Amino acid sequence: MLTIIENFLHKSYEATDRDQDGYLNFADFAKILSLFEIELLANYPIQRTYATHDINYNAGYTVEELILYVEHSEKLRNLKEEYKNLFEEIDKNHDGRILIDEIRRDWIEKGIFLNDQSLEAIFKGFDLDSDGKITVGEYTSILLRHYFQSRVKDM
Ligand SMILES: [Ca+2]
Ligand SMILES: [Ca+2]
Ligand SMILES: [Ca+2]
Repeated sequence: MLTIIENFLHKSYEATDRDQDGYLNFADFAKILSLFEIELLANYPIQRTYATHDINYNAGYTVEELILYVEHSEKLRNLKEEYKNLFEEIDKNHDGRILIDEIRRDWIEKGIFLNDQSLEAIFKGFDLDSDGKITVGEYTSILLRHYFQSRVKDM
């Protein structure tokens, strides 16, 4: 699931690292975080300086550090939680997987009527391993991909 996010973090990092030396300053690092609406810990530069004993405050921010930061962010945790809740709303019989009929039921409840063809296309988009069921992992990773992808496009 996280490799999906990493892909977009790499893209945004490369676009921001204009001199392509593999390092960003804090302002650029913060710019990427704000692109994804990830909370910026104001004391983070001081924390990391302390942790790495970088007394000169000059260590650049690498893409690995960006990934680590995002992986541990509250934003990512909240997004996963939000998507999990959505999943549970659709998983009508609460067996941990969504079948196509559950999606149909959910949409009808919301007043949306789709023909079988459209429904099937949507379902296939989520059923990554094509086993006829959508797991919470599949559902969450698709929505996370969408979240990060749509913001990378705005760069
Ligand atoms: Ca650079
Ligand atoms: Ca179910
Ligand atoms: Ca599946």
